[in-house]
Amino acid sequence: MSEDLTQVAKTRTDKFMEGVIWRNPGQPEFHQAVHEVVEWLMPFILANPRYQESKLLERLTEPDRVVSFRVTWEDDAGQVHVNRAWRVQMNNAIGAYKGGLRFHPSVTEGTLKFLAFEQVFKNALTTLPMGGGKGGSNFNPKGRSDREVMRFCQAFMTGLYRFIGANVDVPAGDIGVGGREVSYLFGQYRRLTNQFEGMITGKGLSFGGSPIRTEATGYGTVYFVQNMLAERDIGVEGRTAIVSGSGNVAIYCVEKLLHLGAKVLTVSDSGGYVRVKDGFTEEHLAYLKELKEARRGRLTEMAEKFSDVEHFAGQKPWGETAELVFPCATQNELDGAAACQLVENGAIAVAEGANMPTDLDGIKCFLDSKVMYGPGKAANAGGVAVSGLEQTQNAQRMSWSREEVDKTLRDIMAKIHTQCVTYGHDGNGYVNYVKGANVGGFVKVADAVLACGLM
Ligand code: NDP
Ligand code: 2IT
Repeated sequence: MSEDLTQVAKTRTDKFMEGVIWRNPGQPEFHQAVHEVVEWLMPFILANPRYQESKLLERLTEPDRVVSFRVTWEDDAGQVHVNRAWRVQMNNAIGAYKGGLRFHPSVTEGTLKFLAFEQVFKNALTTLPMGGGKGGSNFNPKGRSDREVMRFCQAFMTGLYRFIGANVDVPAGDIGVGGREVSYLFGQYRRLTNQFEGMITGKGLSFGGSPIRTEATGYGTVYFVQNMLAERDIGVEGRTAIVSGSGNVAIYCVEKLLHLGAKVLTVSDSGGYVRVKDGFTEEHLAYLKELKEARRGRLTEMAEKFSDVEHFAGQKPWGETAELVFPCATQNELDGAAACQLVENGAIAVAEGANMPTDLDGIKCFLDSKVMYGPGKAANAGGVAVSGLEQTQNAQRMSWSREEVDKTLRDIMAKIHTQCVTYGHDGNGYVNYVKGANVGGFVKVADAVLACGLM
């Protein structure tokens, strides 16, 4: 692109962002997610005037609707609590709304708008027919009993059920929402509607869940890295890796890396990170699963259990030296200074299991350094992709084998990678996966929006 056009694109982006910020006050995460997309889309839109004339960016940054509701529930001591909850139905041009539910005290409407916005592009990249949405509540599940979580989920679904359905909007898990919560939510939907339908994904295997859904996001992120590395004729085996987070995504990212022969040094939680001296073994992984999935414990316990595991309270793992980097905890956990430190320490590839874990300065550092950088909407799309496969199995009243689903997941991650290369290569051997994912996702949604008339 010529200097002039680059300048026009920058001026247009700044002006567009002024409007977004003015229309959505107090929602910095949403502003950030939109900025990251628009920055790379603007040159493409300038070169394709039909997208500009039909105000597509304005339309895609305004949710179809946001449902906001109160959740009133009772704890084990009989105390009444009131939480806020939302479902953001962002865009259903290519399929019913689809996206997870997050239960975390930090959740606001702006958080869910950023996640729903990202989800629209991510879901388009999967090649499956899914629109984008996201929901959740500022409920904090930490320290709550099973019965309390059940009562919360029942109250939450009582507020939500009339707005969702297998052909309308299909939620799933995200931070603080896993198999236990999805099951309670599904049970309450059945009770309220008397319908057994695939209106949520991540269900148990005996009632409509898909094999590999639990593993899908973590596995998919590693499959994505395999595709990135293959561009340079290298593989995962023998490479050092650092992972952040220790929830659903992080655990299965570690598992796949371990099975492929990588040396995984770290995982983290909100209390700090642990380093395993010579890398995770099967024994470390089995302990981590039991600790986090069954006991919902803290990583400090892992350092107490193993003599080769050290805990670093209040710290993130980004000062460690590794070739592969997997941020799998939460948004904005990796800033510009951390990104540059990772590059200095020899990182060659970054794949985001989490949504928007790297801030705008961090992204700039990775791209300027020509590190292979796979943004969340491409790298972590395996989770929602297998959710899509769960929907298909539900619609067919069939259930596929683990092998079949895993193979389809690999194929989908390869196709996402190809789209990123198609739209993101610079002609000199470097692939800008941020540009590739944003333009690739946009084209599919934008063409569907245009074809269906003004709305
Ligand atoms: P989990 O709730 O299973 O785990 C979240 C992990 O991240 C925990 O280790 C948690 O630590 C840590 N974490 C969460 N919030 C914070 C915070 N504010 N500061 C520090 N650490 C934090 O969630 P998932 O593994 O499902 O989700 C992780 C990320 O992956 C999220 O960004 C999510 O949106 C994204 N994602 C998830 C998908 C899925 O299928 N589940 C699909 C695609 C993306 P602690 O327990 O101490 O809070
Ligand atoms: O961010 C995500 O893609 C998810 N939390 C999974 C969504 C889904 O519908 O499986």
